[in-house]
Order: sequence, then structure tokens, then C-alpha cells
Amino acid sequence: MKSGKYDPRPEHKFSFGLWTIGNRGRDPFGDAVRPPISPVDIVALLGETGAWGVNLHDNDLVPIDAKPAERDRIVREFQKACAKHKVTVPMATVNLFFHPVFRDGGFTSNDPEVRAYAVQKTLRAMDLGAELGAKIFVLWGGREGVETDACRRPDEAVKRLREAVNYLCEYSLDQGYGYRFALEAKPNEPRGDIYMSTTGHYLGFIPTLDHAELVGVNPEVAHEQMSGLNFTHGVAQAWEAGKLFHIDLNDQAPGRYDQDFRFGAANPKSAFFLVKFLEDVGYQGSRHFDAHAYRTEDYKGVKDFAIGCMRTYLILKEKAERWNADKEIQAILREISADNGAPPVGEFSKKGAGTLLKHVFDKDAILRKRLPYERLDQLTIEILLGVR
Ligand code: GCO
Ligand code: MN
Ligand code: MN
Repeated sequence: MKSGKYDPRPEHKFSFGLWTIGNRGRDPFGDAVRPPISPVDIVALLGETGAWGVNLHDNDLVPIDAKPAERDRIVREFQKACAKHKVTVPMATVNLFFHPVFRDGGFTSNDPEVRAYAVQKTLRAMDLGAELGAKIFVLWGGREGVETDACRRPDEAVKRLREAVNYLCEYSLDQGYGYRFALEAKPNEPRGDIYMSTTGHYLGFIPTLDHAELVGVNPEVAHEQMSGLNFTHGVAQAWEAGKLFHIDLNDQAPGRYDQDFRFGAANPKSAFFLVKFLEDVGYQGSRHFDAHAYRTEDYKGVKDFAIGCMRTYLILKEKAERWNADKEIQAILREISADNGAPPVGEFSKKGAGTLLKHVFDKDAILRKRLPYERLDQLTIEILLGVR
């Protein structure tokens, strides 16, 4: 048993996808640089790193056209490996983007046969996930989008997506699977534009579902940062709405292709505020790393990558504790939100509104109040750089 300060433990709930560790470094311009690695070997590798969970798409484990007997054998072997290496399966998902049949989407495709196949494939992926013990089912609609809006009206796509998610919720209830669904947004890639481009779009969509209580979001760092958005703000909104069911951690320079870098690799400051948020609010879900190793690495480097994701999270967690315990930081926080005795807004009442309307605000006095954010940010940076 490891005992290092930044070594992962099961209670940290660190998970990786079969597709992340198994990523062979293929990109649109170049072929794979790493040999294939079997799901069983991925589980062994994850066991060695101290990770808690492994997540999968249906076809990361079972080939798309596998016969039932082959499927069952693969699942049994995988379950054995998970038990041996003490790795759990918290989340499952479905691949509706790789096979060319999904070239124009799955749930939102114009072809009713493709839509039906997408739902059938998802039901089977849900069966598989349930068999492995998964309680979260992620839906990422990588192909649910367009290159040209000539092909369908976007509100039609929204309706089709709703119909599909409603169907999946009913199936989960009918089978007693107990799934909670986590919808994952992305602005583009592989489609020119993907519907439901941000976590905020999904937060607007979810209340329109028949079983909104079963459906939340799976925000991904890279996906919001690709559009130049502040990831922690989106996560906070999801959390506040009770919808943060899962999270995909990685890193990304804004405006680039989907880089899927090791957590904290590109922007450790925003990673810090994210970790601080998750820890401050007591988020209890998986900390899933949806990232992959640089294309220059072999499998030894993939292990370095996985350990790096978890270490960085734990280092930032420690920095967040330090930040919260810092007397000067806490004094600034008290100073900037001090109450100067103005009538509080709070809940509306006729009397309260009357008092508020009568009050004379001294704007000059308000402006004299200091907002020492330079000092506050510098203190944050000094904690992050290890000198405080
Ligand atoms: C991506 C996505 C995927 C999904 C995965 C789970 O940009 O490729 O992040 O990795 O998270 O398909 O649904
Ligand atoms: Mn991604
Ligand atoms: Mn993802």
C-alpha cells in the first residue's frame, strides 16, 4: 500500500476511460504510434497507478458486431480483471460516433432507421454498463450536429434528442438499472458544429425532459475552454442546479483543436479554481480524467500521464486547503464583502421594498471601499508557485 502524500486513494474517486489509456495517438494527420492494448491490460495498468475506476463505451470493450457468446466471454474476463486489480466501473457510455453509419448523427439523424439503431445500440450499452455495476450513463453526442444547417432545422434536432433521452430514461426505470444520465456538451469536433454546444445549453434542455430528475450534465474542461469559456463557472452553475452528475477533467488551450491534455497541463491556475470549487462544495462524484498522453509517449509514458493527472489534482487540492487557511486571504475576503448597514435586499416584501426605495446610497463612500484583488490574486499565485 502506497502512502505518499499525493498518491491516489479510492475515496478520491479517480477514474479513466478505456479509450483514454487505450488511446493510440492517432490524429487526423497521422496513424497510431502505440500498439493496441487490451481492456484487461488497461485495467492492470490502472490498478498499478492506484486509480479507482475505469469507464467505457460499449465498443471499447465489446466489438460492434460481436456475437452474444463472444460478448459474454469478454465481459467475464473484464470483470475478473477489475476484481483482481480492485478497479470499479462507475460509468458507462455508448459510442455513437465512430461507425460511418453515424456520419450524420445518431439520435438526431434525419434517417429514422439510424435513429432507431442509435437507440437500440444505447439500450445494449446500458445493459452492458448495468452488468458491470455502472450507475452513471454518459451521453456525448459527438456526431449530433452539422456542417451545414441546410440539412435540418436545429429545433427538430432538439426534439429528436429529447425523444431519445426520454426513451432511455424509461428503459432504465423499466429495467431497474438506477442510472443517472450525464449529458456532455462540446461546441464542435468532430462535427463542424455540435448541437448542445455548452453545459449551459444542456442545463436549459434538461428541465424539458419527462424524467428531468434522472438527467444531469458531464461538463468537460476542454470542451468549454475550446470556446474560450470559464469552465469553473459552468460547473458551478451545474452544481447549483443539482445537476453535476459527472465531470471530465483534462486541459486545453482556448481556441485550439480538442487537445485532451493531462489535467492541469495547460492552465494550472484555472485547474486550481476548479479543484478548489469541487472540494469546497463537497462534490461526491467521480473525478474522471478524459484525457490522453502526448502522442510522443509509449505505454510507460501513458502511466506517467495517468499518475500526473491524479497527482496534479491532489496537489491542487492541498493548495486549496492552504488558500482556505491563509489568514491574509481570509481577511481580504471578509473585507470585500463587509456589510455597511445598508437595507438588505433578501426576499421581497412590500415593507422591505419601501425601505429600499427610501434609502439614500452614498456612492462616493461605496467607491472608497477597497477591492484589493491584485493582492488577492498575487497571494493565490504565490500559493500556486509554492512560495507561500
Ligand atoms: C471527446 C469526448 C469523449 C466523451 C466520451 C464519453 O471529445 O472525444 O470528450 O471523450 O467524453 O465519448 O462519452
Ligand atoms: Mn473531449
Ligand atoms: Mn469527454
